[in-house]
This record gives sequence, structure tokens and C-alpha cells, in this order.
Amino acid sequence: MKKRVFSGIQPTGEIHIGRYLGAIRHWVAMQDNYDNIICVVDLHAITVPQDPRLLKHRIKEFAGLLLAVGIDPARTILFVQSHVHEHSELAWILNCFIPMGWMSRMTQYKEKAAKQKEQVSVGLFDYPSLMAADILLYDTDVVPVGDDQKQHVELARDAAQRFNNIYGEIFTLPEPMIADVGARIMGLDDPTRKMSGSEEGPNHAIALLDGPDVIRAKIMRATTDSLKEIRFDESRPGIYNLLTIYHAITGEKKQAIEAKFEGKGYSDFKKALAEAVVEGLRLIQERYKQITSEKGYLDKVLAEGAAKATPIAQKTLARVRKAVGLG
Ligand code: ATP
Ligand code: LTN
Repeated sequence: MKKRVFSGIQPTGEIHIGRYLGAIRHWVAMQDNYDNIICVVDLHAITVPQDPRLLKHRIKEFAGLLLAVGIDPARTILFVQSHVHEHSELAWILNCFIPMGWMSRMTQYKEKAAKQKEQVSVGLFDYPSLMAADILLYDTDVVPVGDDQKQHVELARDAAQRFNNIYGEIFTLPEPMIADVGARIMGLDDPTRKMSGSEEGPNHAIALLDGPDVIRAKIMRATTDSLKEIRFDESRPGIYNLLTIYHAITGEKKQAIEAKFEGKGYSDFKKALAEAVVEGLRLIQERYKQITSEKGYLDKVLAEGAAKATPIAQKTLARVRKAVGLG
């Protein structure tokens, strides 16, 4: 029996190379050896205000991009979270078992809430409970995510354990899987902050659908420092981040990269990085065009995905309802 993998992506902002290098490309690689489920988490997206038309567009765009990067619907169940109602129901039940104290410790909530002050929604606070429901509904063994999501996966595991302690073996205990390379890609404009989908700055992130000239311009403008040496040195976040992107996208060894750029200037390195990114994204963009030009194809893939996910989710939820004593 293959182990079950579950992961999710919020259909907000653009798919940037942080999301791609930190998470999505690993989902593609894992299709051979794991039983994969990937979800476009639209219910998570509405924890902060969204424009309805844009959200609807993004859900399709994200699904299309996931297929373009190599998610294969024959091997991975790809679906939209709100198409499977069991997610909301299990999230509610889990709400009644997860202590407020655990949720209050979530660093992502604290960071986002600090920005929004009293406008912050109850849904944003409750975000980890819905995420736990996503994971636990499918008897997930492994959750491949970027390192910002590790704490949420651990909360899902703790919630499962707490529930199992009360009711017996209901849930499989999930584990986070954080890749070594690209687990944390930083903003090009501010290398001390994670590259984020909800960030507004024009030079913050490279989107998977950015054209070659946009990619070149963003990389040439990326923040570095006034030193010269091109080395993987974590104390110099700008150049370290750019080198990490180069390493992740080309697959070349760190030492080989340092050797290649020894004695060269930042501008030479940035040009080489830009071409590597342009080349890395070219094929993805071609495939995306193909996928979206085929009318009805994406809807069909997503409907089939939901039809495959639903019976698995229903089975788990039935177990939970029975354990709790719901009617
Ligand atoms: P936001 O920053 O708006 O909260 P996000 O980009 O973190 O959103 P998702 O798009 O849902 O959220 O993330 C999809 C996956 O990509 C997650 O596993 C997340 O850890 C990973 N990821 C997101 N940004 C980065 C990044 N800058 N570096 C590495 N991995 C990332
Ligand atoms: N919170 C995650 C997205 C997400 C997820 C999940 C990831 C929602 N549900 C379940 C893994 C498993 C994020 O922001 N990246």
C-alpha cells in the first residue's frame, strides 16, 4: 500500500516561484511513489476578503497551472475544497475539540492578525482547524508543505491524537514533510520576508505566468547587498535567496554554482539566474496555454477529482459522527 499524501494551495494572488519551488514541484515528484491528493483550498481563501469574480478565476487558473507543472489527474486526485462539503463539517466538529490556547499560538495567525487588527475574521483564527479537517478526512500520512505550514500540520496531528485518545483509533496521524531546498523562498524586494501570494509589491514575487521580460526586470531589480562575493551565506539574505532560487531551479550543486560565478559580479549572476528562470518556466507556460485552450477540460478534471475525493471523505466523516454520537 502506498502512503497517502495530501496538500493544498490557496487560490489567491498568483502562483509564484516560492509556492512552486517550496511545495508544488515536490507534489509532482511524489506522484510515482505516493497516493496523492491535491486540493485548491477556496474555503481557506475567503478567510480574508476576496473579490468574488477574481476568486472564481483564480480557482480555475490554479487548477490549470497545477496540471501545467505536471500534476497528472490519472495519478493524483485534484479537486476544489468547497466541492466536497465534508471539509466544512469536519472542521466544525474539530472546532469543538481543539483548545483555544493551541490556536492562539499559531504564528501565521498572529502575523496576519497584527496587520488586520480588529477587522480580522473568526475564519482566519479558525484556519488551522479547517486545514486539519482537510488532512484528516483522507487518512493522510504525509503532508508536503513549505516550512511556514509546519506548525499547522503539527496542530492537525495533535488534534487527531487528542480525538483518538477520547474515541479510539479514528484518525491517521499525519506528518509534515519539508523539503531541504526551496522550503523558504524570500521576497525579491525584501529578502527578510517570505515570498507571499498576498503581497502587493510589483517586484516582490515572480509568477509562473510572468513573461521573459518581466522575469528579467524583476530579477535585475532584486535586493542584494554592497558586497561582491557570490556565496551561499545565510547572513546575506538577498544574494542567498537568489542563489537558492538558482540552485532549486537548475538542480546544480551549491559548490558548482559558487565555482561558476567566482570572480563574477552580481549583474552577471542575475542575468544567468533570469535566463534559468525563463527557461524553467517556458515549458510550464506552453502547457498552461494548451490546457486552458481546451474548452471544458478543466471543469471535467475538477468534477472527476471531487467525485473521487467525496467517498473517501464521507467514510471518515461517518466514522467521526458515529464516535461523537451525532444523529
Ligand atoms: P500567503 O503567503 O498568502 O499566506 P502562501 O503563498 O503561503 O500564502 P499557499 O499558496 O497556499 O500559501 O501555499 C502553497 C504551498 O506553498 C504551501 O505549502 C506553502 O508552504 C508553500 N509556500 C508558499 N510560499 C512559499 C515560499 N515563499 N517559499 C517556500 N514555500 C512556499
Ligand atoms: N494552509 C496552507 C494551504 C492548505 C493546506 C491544507 C496544505 C490548506 N489545507 C492541507 C496542506 C494540507 C497554505 O497556506 N499553504
